[in-house]
Amino acid sequence: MTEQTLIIIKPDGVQRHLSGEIIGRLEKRGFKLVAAKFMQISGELARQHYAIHEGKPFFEGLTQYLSSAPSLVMVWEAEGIIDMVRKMIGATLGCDSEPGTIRGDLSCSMGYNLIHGSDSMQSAEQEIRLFFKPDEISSYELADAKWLYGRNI
Ligand code: DAT
Ligand code: MG
Repeated sequence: MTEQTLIIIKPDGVQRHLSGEIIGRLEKRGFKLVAAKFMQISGELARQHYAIHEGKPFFEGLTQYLSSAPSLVMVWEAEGIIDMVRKMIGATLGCDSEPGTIRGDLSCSMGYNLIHGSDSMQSAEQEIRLFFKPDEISSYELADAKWLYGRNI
């Protein structure tokens, strides 16, 4: 089933010049970019985005980190993309994540872990709505779709 997921290259990813590396991994997997916004996320928007973690000991630091400098906020689309991206991202803490994953290859911190990816269809829908109006999301066909999916084999 075609899904959309919210991906945020967080402030450490932008500051460490890793936006291109991360976008490159998503592009090479064949995913479709359908929306993008370069913005400094406000403290209030960061709290809404991470509302599920409110009350946890890391909540204040987490929302301060996300709002501390510009992020690149995007929507990517593909069949089954939500789980595929979660696997590409790796474990939550950079220091725990496996080599081969974005966090495992590029980060080593407890809290600064470069990237956010939605973890379910429901959270993807909520998160996308928080950052994008419907008319900011493009609908188009990728020219190489038949080579990506190879349905006839
Ligand atoms: P993920 O980003 O893998 O979806 P999450 O949604 O459970 O992880 O948590 C959101 C962010 O909060 C995560 O990217 C980093 C931070 N975080 C989570 N657990 C933490 C912990 N035990 N200590 C410090 N930061 C934590
Ligand atoms: Mg999460």
